[in-house]
Amino acid sequence: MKIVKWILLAAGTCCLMLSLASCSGAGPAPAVTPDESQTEANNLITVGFSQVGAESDWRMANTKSMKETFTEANGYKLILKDAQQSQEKQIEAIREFTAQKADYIVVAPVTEEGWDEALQEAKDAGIPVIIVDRMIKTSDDSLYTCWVGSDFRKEGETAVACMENAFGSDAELSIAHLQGSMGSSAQIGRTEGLQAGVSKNTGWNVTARDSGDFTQVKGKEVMERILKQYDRIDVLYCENDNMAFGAMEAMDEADRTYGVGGEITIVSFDATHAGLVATLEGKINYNVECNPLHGPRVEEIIRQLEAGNTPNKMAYVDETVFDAATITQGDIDARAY
Ligand code: GZL
Ligand code: ZN
Repeated sequence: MKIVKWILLAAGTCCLMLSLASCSGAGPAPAVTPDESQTEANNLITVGFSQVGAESDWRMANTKSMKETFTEANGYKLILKDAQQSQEKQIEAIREFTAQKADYIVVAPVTEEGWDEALQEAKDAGIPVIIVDRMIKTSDDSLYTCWVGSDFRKEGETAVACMENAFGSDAELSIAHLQGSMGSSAQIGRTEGLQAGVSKNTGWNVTARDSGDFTQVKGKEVMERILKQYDRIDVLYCENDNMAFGAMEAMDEADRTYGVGGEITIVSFDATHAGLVATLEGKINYNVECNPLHGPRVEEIIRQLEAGNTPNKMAYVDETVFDAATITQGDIDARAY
């Protein structure tokens, strides 16, 4: 009897040990998302990226560049948040990254104003902030470590130079101006470039101006309204390719010709793949490049900061312009996006 009792007692103890082990977590670890400790354990650098949205081909290429750069194989854990073009959602994302103690916070700001409070919280938490693409207006530029992006005003000036070459500076021009998301640096700079051109060339007149928010749908809506109101449009100055695609739909439906040999000369921005195909086809006359490949530039900055060095405060990406009269298929094949 005694032996049986011992055996039962031992079996009971063994079961008890097993059940304790599993609830103490010593058993097979449940599948959990890698938390901070795990990230540190793999010594990955955590990068929180607050992206504007997915409003355009340019934006998708920009997101792709960041995803391709900040991989675990390269030593990073990328946390990407898409704000659907809402500044409120971007500020929430910055606050989440701060709470998660990200090593770096990258922000592509949808508009220029209203970032100080969220960036101050990140600064107080000792987290370096890198601004990409568009710019922010702030009373304290210590709130961000660096900025990587485009000279949007220069992009506008490049577009105006194309118009001057095409029409001569004493031409009478009726210009339709499709603006991007109002208050974004890309819209502000490209608009400033056109305004400078209009002031310089007295025969140029902005007949119609409205924002298509950088999207194809809104670009079409705006252009439909403009075409109904104005018989004479010589130039469409369109602040990104996706709005130009929408405007082309509207012009096709209104039987208004455009591009090389057409009534309406199209000047566009971004030089996305689809935009350059349209330029090669002669549908867009001039396409000013806007380089979305910020990933490698941001990583260069993080590497410098990790090494204790001080990167330049501002880093401009290289950009050019494509002309329907000279672009080749080789130009398009040679591009990374
Ligand atoms: C420009 C970028 C703009 C693009 C648009 O750097 O901010 O936002 O021109 C995109 O296509 O929506
Ligand atoms: Zn640019």
